[in-house]
Amino acid sequence: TPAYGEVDLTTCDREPIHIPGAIQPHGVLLALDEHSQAVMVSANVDGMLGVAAEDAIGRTLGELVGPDLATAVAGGAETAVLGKVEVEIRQHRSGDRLIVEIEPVSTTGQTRLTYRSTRGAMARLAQAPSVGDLAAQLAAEVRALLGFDRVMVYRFDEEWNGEVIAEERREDLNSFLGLHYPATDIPAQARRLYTVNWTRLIADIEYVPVPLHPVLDPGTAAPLDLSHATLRSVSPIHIEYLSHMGVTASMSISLVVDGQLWGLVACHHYSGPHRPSHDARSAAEFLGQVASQLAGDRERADSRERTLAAQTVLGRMVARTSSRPESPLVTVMDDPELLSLVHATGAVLSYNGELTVRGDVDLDPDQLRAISSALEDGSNYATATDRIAELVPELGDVSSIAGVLRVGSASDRWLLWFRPEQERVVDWGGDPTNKELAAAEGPHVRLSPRRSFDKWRQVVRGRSTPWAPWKLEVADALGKHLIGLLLSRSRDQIAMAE
Ligand code: BLA
Repeated sequence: TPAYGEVDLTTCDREPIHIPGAIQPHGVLLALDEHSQAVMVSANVDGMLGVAAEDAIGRTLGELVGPDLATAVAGGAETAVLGKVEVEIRQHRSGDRLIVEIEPVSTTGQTRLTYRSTRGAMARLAQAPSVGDLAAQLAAEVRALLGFDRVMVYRFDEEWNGEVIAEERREDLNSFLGLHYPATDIPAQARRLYTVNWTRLIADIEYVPVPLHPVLDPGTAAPLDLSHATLRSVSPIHIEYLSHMGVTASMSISLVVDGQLWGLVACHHYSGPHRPSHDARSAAEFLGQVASQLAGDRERADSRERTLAAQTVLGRMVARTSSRPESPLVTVMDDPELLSLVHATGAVLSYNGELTVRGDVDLDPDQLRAISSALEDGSNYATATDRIAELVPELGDVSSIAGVLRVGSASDRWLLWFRPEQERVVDWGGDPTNKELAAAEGPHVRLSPRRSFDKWRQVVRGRSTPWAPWKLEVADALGKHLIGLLLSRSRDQIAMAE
């Protein structure tokens, strides 16, 4: 039996997908000790190597695959001939074991890859002017390489929900572009694994998992860690999910920016098994790495540009507040750029209990004080939320305001900026509450990840556009500048009085 037992919707993120105790059947796996003797093998070795799994244990690699292939493995070769079959070889370490995976060569997808064709693809990616164009180009390149019916670029948000931001597909398929999927579709341990291992293939959704023999490593009494094995058997829950979508084969490639999973290239096939050649898969992984690097660059450049623009506005405000003879608090509240500095629609200053209101703010003093104290975190840095009603429930249905940014030096000395609610329509790929319903029914029910993948519209309320980090930065700088000015002017006054 496979190492992991029953999984259901309530235990999604606890399924140990790196130790399934089984592989997919399109290759064989051997785990060797330091003497190159097999300690664990996949149960399908008799088909490919002509020796029963029980009899393979304890034999050397040379005895199992012949001296030529063993020499090829020792030399790090990627292809070799086994009997009359041309095979791909991959090897990597897992703990003390050397894992060798052998798979017949596939001729699916682009097989005549050259440095020149890959360089061309790289150049086209590099020319994409924005992250959106980059994603679209990546989907096109990967589809051309791998030949899947549909290739999507799926991007995570800060809560690990995702959106299909680019798509290349067979003409007759309906589009998934713009659809959102909840974070639970790709649970935390899968995201962790995908950050270190950048590709995975399910060549045939209907495969029967091939168990490892023995299931536990006799040296450690633990299951073999297959995190980096390309033949790793995948989560049965995920297989069920894909079959609900009508998918017959799937592959995904990680997009990692600054060490964090940024998104995935998700590939679907709908017309039977699909196993792209190893070269094509490697090239696709390489393009994923190139695109990850470029996406990081584009986003950093973007944020630099916006930070710079915000800093310019801040500079003007600092100059004006410093040069006027009035109190800087009066000047700042009358400043023409008070709201545009952080793209707000209203602002309120509290100074020793006195309130000054600018723009659209229809809140009473008690509500304002409740909001300010909810955002006070003692950090001496600007704080913000895009959904204030979640922090201050007593606000109830004040839909005119959803986003608040606060700077402050004390509980009655603060400046708040406001943003209105921005009603947003989210198109989910299927009803995201469906899973919660299924989970509530209890584990005895045969759970399906989702019963329908039809578009499911949700209107998100009570949220503003999010506050970018550079908005907090300039707001904080303005706040500290004002405090500094107030201090130095009061010192001047004391000096003058003396
Ligand atoms: C894995 N889920 C995945 C993967 C994707 C998705 C891309 C990576 C594996 C692969 O390449 O196929 C999700 N696939 C999507 C989404 C789209 C898509 C959002 O095509 C949109 C178009 N999944 C669930 C629930 C559970 C779950 C409820 O929906 C848990 C009970 C689990 N998903 C799950 C697990 C994996 C997974 C465990 C890891 C599979 C593995 O690598 O073994």
